[in-house]
Amino acid sequence: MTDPVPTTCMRCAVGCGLIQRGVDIGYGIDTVRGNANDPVNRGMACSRGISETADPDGEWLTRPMVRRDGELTKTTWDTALFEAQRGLGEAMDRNPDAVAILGSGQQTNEAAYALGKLARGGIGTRYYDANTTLCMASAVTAYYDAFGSDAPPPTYEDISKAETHVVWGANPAVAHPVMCRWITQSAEDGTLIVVDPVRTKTARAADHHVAVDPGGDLDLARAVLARVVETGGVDEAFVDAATTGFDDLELPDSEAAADRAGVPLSTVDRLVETLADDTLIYWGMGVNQSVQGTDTAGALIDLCLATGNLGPGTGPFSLTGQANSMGTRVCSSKGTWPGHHDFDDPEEREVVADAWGVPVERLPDDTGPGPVGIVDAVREGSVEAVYTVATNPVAGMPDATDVADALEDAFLVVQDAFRTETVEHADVVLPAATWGESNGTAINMERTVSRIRPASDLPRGVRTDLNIIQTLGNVLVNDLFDPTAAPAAVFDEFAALTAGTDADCSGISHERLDEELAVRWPASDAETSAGYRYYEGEEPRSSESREEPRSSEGRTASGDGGDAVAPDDWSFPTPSGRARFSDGTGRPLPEPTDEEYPLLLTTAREADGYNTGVRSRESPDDPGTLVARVHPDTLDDHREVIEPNEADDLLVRVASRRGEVIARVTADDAIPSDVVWLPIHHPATNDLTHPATDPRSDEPNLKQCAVRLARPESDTVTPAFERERPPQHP
Ligand SMILES: Nc1nc2c(c(=O)[nH]1)N[C@H]1C(S)=C(S)[C@@H](COP(=O)(O)OP(=O)(O)OC[C@H]3O[C@@H](n4cnc5c(=O)[nH]c(N)nc54)[C@H](O)[C@@H]3O)O[C@H]1N2
Ligand SMILES: Nc1nc2c(c(=O)[nH]1)N[C@H]1C(S)=C(S)[C@@H](COP(=O)(O)OP(=O)(O)OC[C@H]3O[C@@H](n4cnc5c(=O)[nH]c(N)nc54)[C@H](O)[C@@H]3O)O[C@H]1N2
Ligand code: SF4
Ligand SMILES: [Mo]
Repeated sequence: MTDPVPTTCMRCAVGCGLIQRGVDIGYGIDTVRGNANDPVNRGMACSRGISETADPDGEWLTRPMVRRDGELTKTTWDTALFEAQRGLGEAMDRNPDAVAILGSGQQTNEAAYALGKLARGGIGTRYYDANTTLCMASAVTAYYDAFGSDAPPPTYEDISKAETHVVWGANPAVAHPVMCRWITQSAEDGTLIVVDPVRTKTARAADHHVAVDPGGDLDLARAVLARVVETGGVDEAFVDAATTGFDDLELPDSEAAADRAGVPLSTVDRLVETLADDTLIYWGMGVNQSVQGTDTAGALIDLCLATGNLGPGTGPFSLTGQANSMGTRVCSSKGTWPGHHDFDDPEEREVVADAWGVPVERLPDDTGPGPVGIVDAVREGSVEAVYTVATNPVAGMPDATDVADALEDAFLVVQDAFRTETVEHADVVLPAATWGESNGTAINMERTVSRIRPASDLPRGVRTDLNIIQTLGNVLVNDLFDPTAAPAAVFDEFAALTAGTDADCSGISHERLDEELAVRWPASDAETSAGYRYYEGEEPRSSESREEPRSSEGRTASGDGGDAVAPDDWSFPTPSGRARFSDGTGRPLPEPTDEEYPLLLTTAREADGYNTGVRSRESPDDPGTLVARVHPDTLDDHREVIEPNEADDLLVRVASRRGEVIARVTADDAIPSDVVWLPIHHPATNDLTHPATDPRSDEPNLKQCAVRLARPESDTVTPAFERERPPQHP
């Protein structure tokens, strides 16, 4: 084994510090364990984080490939890069917007920053986005709406201080296991409430499971806020001093809204009661992946604002998914310029163009239509060439058959570490290094930057993402990159652009991270590592100084013992300096059930699968059996279409208006009746899902669509010619 190398887990955005050792001979990681010295996790780690880092399944890409006579054929780097340059360059020369680039929350900051520089500054395309828009975009939009900034106020330190933990549309026991342990430990002396239609592992660990109807979240959040107001639970001093928009709120009748959400008013009142204590509201994909994702995330932030839950041990905490989604938000020039600079700000555009050495006119005027809109442009033909890095859109995007068809007709360059469904449609395949082989940084969900370090050499045919992006970038655009720039220098270039912003990383460097392991932004100089609460007074009261649970009065300046938050000391980067209540009114599910498609499909994660499952299956040819979970009553109701196979597995066909899949069906009373639950880790799942998006965030409504069950052997129930393409924004 090689010497121990400290690094960061790239399985989820908790961002645990790990110690890895490379194998003695050849390539690969031998052992991985939690790093006891890392301030983020103090040695804790989860089994998936360890096992998938050390020993992923999946078919590694080890050589570049190009398509010859319809077949992907191994070739040299020179040939692959030449072909990539030819296809992307020809489209770019015709029109920068004829090239689309799709990035990922699974790249290092250095690679993500370089990809953004190539897309926005080198090529100058609007059609650049990342899989983080399938994931975090609604939370990001809601944070900007409320705080004028995408800096989440809470950090992990708040978890042990909170009294109430409300987990809304998320299943951290499966998706963020180490963080979930912190939450359940803290909740031993407090309360854990889980809002989820499904009785998940997290819900089973909760004091109270609120089984909201799928898509009922905005109604429920508004019902809770209406009851907070009715019962005098508003922290008026905080609302008066630090917020705007409260008086303009149009709140529904609480009973009617609770009824629409499928939740009894007594449960709403229980949520209202617990909000009087120090409360953290965490939320995940059950909220974000919806046509009303931004509105619902905004309504959850409103609950915190109205009840003054913004100091220590409290606040709205969006559970970021991929390990470097937060980094993508800060550095990738996707929705903002590096450091959250406003995309439209003329001065900032000058600064960025100048730093990149490109004409400012080349920067696109707007951030583009999101991944679903990009695929629309590919299908319509205005986008001719597509470059994907660390993402698998042919399996991860909604209405995936349509995505595959669209990409099939484009010139497609795929840069991945594994053979994926998207690779199968590529014209050029660029094999990239993955985590144990890469050098750079990542940012976790509480804004902490840490190092990714290689513990293994690279196989000969494989290059790092940064190296590939720099090389391809320079053949497309003369001198865009310094080809000798190491990751540390690329980090410095990115960090300099963030100086003075709310995401200031200018005091962070690889060198500093080598010493300190983890540094949280904003960090404007080499000494600071900041918390960020939009609070400019003395550090707000901490729970240690409090004996009694806080009343809403306790959150005001005149609260208990003089250590309370002084409302006047709050300062938000909004024009008024105040946090803003939201005004989203929501919209119905894009595809409600009906007679023809009477069941609702929902999709989510399992403990031992990761996203589209690329690293947790043998090969794209063998994604394993898709297992659908349905309530026992739903199973009984559909006995006539369920057929056992030779192994006595119960097989059924799940069909939507866009596609159909064969699944093994199991009865599970954790699933509400008339709902079909499918894991996202099988590439077939997204053949069924609906491409409607949230008009504010462009995030797709991946969590609900209408399906029906049919006999596995029956004729195709949704023939291709019948496939309807629904409007994107219903
Ligand atoms: N094991 C594992 N861990 C992962 C990942 C993985 O693939 N596998 N992926 C990582 C990534 S990229 C992400 S984004 C995170 C995601 O982490 P989570 O957000 O926890 O992910 P999901 O399981 O997709 O969805 C969370 C919950 O939303 C619920 N839900 C569905 N519809 C609704 C609804 O209408 N309302 C409400 N309130 N809830 C609803 C589902 O039942 C599910 O329990 O996980 C990260 N960690
Ligand atoms: N129905 C439904 N669909 C969903 C979701 C859902 O809940 N329901 N969730 C959505 C969410 S939250 C997300 S984040 C997306 C994810 O969607 P995708 O990005 O499409 O899926 P992943 O499987 O995470 O693909 C990541 C790819 O990056 C590759 N990779 C890993 N490391 C590296 C590296 O260092 N370099 C390079 N070049 N490649 C690398 C992996 O091999 C893998 O192929 O899926 C979305 N799709
Ligand atoms: S909780 Fe997330 S970051 Fe930590 S070890 Fe598990 S997968 Fe990795
Ligand atoms: Mo995600």
